[in-house]
This record gives sequence, structure tokens and C-alpha cells, in this order.
Amino acid sequence: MLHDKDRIFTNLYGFRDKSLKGAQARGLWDGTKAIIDQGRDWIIDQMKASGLRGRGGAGFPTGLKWSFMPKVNDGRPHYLVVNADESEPGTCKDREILRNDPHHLVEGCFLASFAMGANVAYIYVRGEFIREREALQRAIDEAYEARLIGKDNIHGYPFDLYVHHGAGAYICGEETALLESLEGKKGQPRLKPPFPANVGLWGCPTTVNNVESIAAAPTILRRGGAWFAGLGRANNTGTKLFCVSGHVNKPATFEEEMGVPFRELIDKHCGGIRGGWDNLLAVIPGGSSVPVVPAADIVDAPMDFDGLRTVGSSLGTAAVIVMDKSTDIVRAIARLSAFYKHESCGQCTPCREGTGWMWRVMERLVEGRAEKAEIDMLFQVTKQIEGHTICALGDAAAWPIQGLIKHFRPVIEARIDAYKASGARAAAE
Ligand code: L3W
Ligand code: SF4
Repeated sequence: MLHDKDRIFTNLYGFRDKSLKGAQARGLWDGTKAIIDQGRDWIIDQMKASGLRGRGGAGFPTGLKWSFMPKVNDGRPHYLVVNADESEPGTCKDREILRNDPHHLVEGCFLASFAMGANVAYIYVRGEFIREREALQRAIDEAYEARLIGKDNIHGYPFDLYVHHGAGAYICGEETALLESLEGKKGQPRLKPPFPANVGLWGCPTTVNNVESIAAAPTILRRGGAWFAGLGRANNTGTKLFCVSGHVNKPATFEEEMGVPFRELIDKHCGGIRGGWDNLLAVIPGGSSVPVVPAADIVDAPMDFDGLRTVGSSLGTAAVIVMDKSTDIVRAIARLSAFYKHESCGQCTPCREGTGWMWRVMERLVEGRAEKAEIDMLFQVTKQIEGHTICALGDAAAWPIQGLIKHFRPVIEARIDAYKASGARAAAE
């Protein structure tokens, strides 16, 4: 359980002074020059030692990602791009950093860019985040005015930071679609490899990181990688922002130590499950793209990458969607299918055609207007989509349905039986 002294985000709810003055009083921008004086390799080594894994969903080790940037200058500029296109259903953590604690991100951009030899960074903000963009821009302006960043700043490392406002497409949260969009093109994912570290923005070496990953960096570098690694457990270190929505008594976004068991997380921060623990039906623990987990499997699961893998799901963005027994679980997953169908960019056939096909079958399953054999067929189609597309949106559309069929097949079958029985009754009358 996290102690206040180990909290990174000390103004998550905006109760304290959000300005540069307030951020400095909480320890930000303190000794920044001393950190960069330790050198690039030291910074990357500290990030590696911290064990921080990317907070945008994939959990890729942050220090390792930074180390992929070319060490030898071949004449191409290097870029840092921050993914603030927070759009994963259920996910609402990065917006709290942007609007309430933005100097973590601004200082993080400076330090990360220095470590990777980038003199320019872009923050790509979700189109709907108007207030968040304004708060972030205010913080950037303050940092420029105080000469903490800029071409001629007090740290002696030229650095410019730009905010780019997206236009509201979920797919632009995929890192290569984001880069396309930033270049002024239609936001469609690129094939990987090459990875952005080699061929990124305008063909130059680029690192794309989530807001929370970059915002955690200044505190990690100030307190040392070993401090962060001492929280949580091996391979799942540190603290994490969780955003809990759905049928809990007090939905909330909060920082907690990685690996806290699900029951403790909900009782401590969210006042328990609505109607009590016996009323819990299922949980989607990492944003809509990860498989649903039934109540019995999740209650004692450690809320981290490995803990959720053992129950067949994933930490994703740590957007915890809680569903009690009043939930129509088939309808809930069908709603997600509608989302992915709408957001598919249409480049690859399995995703473009498959998301629509799955959604139409799901809509019929909600009513029970289907044959039981279609359940297996639907599962097979999800397997044909998974791993056969350019980006992870295809997987993201397939996994929730796989979780539904795996854990709630009897619910689907009962609905088909009920529909057939109602038809038979109607015919008899
Ligand atoms: C160089 C290699 N770089 C991997 C880099 C890669 C990327 C990162 C992770 O999807 C997931 C997705 C969503 N050389 C590299 C390399 N990299 N190998 O590491 O890569 P990858 O492909 O594992 O993941 P991804 O394509 O970045 C992200 C899931 O997150 N998700 C969340 C989505 C939405 C949000 C949001 O709204 N904020 O995050 C939730 O689960 O489904 O599976 O940078 O370049 N050999
Ligand atoms: Fe576009 Fe879907 Fe293919 Fe991703 S998987 S590139 S969203 S069509």
C-alpha cells in the first residue's frame, strides 16, 4: 500500500497551487541542472534501474525504449513525442496530470529529451481535451518565461516544446497513426518495423511515450531508480495511476503501488462494490481493450502486469471498469464492439470487415437472435483477426469478445434458448 511520502503526483485533484510556483514548492524543477549534468547514459541507466514500464497500455520498459535512440548523430534530428491522446474507454488518468499537475510532464519532457538527444518535443493532446490543453499550455508558457526551457534556457540545453491538438480519432492514440497525424496526414497506423526509434516523425529517430511515463521521470531521477524499483515487485515496479469506473461506491482516479490486490484497491479507494462484494459480476481491469475477468478470478488478483496475466487479462492503462450483477454483460461487450467498428481506420481487411461483422453478431446475441453454433464461429473470427492486422486495434476488438465467450458462454446460450422459446410461444398462441 502506498505511503504519502512515495506519491509522485501530489496535486492530482488540483487542490493545491497548479502554477509553476506551486509545482516548485512541491519539488519540481529543483536541481534539474544537476540531473542533466550527470549525463545521458546516467539518466537512461536510472530509468532502466527503476523498472518503469510504459503506462500507455503495452508496458514496454521505458529506459530500454529510450536506449533505442541512435547514439551516433547521422544528421537527422531526434524527437520526443508524448501521447496525450487518452481515448481508451474507461481511461481518465492522463487528463488529471494535464490539468492539475502539468509541470511533472513539462519537466519530464525536458529531461527525457535531453537523455535522447532531442531538442524538440511534441505533446499530442486528445481533441476533446480543451481545458487540459489550456492548462498544459499555461505550464509550458510559465516554463518558457522562467527560462527553464527554450532555446536559451538556464540549464544550457536548447529545448522547445509544442502542443499539438488532435481532432478526436481514437486511432491517433496508436503511436504511428499519431505520428502520421502530427505530420499533417490522415491518422493511419504504419507497419512496424521500422519502429519509431529508427524511423519516426518525418523519418527521424523518435520516441513516443505515454503522458504518465514521462511525468513520472523527474521524480524517479530525483529519488533514484532504486527507490522506484523498491515499490511494487520485480517486473512490476513503482506506483501507478488507476482510474476506477462503474459499479463501485466512489469511482475515482488515484495513485497506488503496483500489485495491490483488487479487493484492497476497491475497498481503500472506492468505498467497495455497489451492493457489496457478493454483487460483483465482472471486471475489465485495463481499459476496454483487455479481456473481461469474472468476479471469482479477480478479487485476489494483484493489480499489475503479471498478476492480471495470470487471470487471463492485462493491466493495460489500469482503467478498471467494474460491473455488478445488474449489468447485461453481453450488451456491455456489444457496446465495445460498436466502438471498435466505429474507430477502425479501415486499412486492413480483417479489422475493417471483422469489426463490423463481430458487432452485427454481437447485436443479435444481445437479443438471443442467433444459433448456438454462431458462438464458436464468432470465437473463430476473433482468432482470425487477432495478430493479423497492422495495429493492435484488431486485437483490442477481438479480446473482449474472447473473454465474454470464455467466461459467460452460459449467459449467451440461455439468451438464445429464451429467444427461441419466446418464438415458439408466439407461434403457439
Ligand atoms: C524498438 C523494438 N521499439 C516495441 C516499442 C513500440 C512501442 C512500444 C510498445 O500498443 C497497447 C495496445 C493497446 N524496437 C520494439 C520497440 N517497441 N518493440 O515499444 O509496443 P507494442 O507494439 O507492444 O504496443 P503498442 O502498439 O504501442 C499499445 C493497449 O496498449 N491499450 C491502450 C490503448 C489506449 C491508450 C490511451 O488511450 N491512452 O493507451 C490498452 O490495453 O490495445 O495493445 O512504442 O514502438 N524491437
Ligand atoms: Fe486500421 Fe484496424 Fe488495421 Fe489498425 S488494425 S491499421 S485500426 S484497419
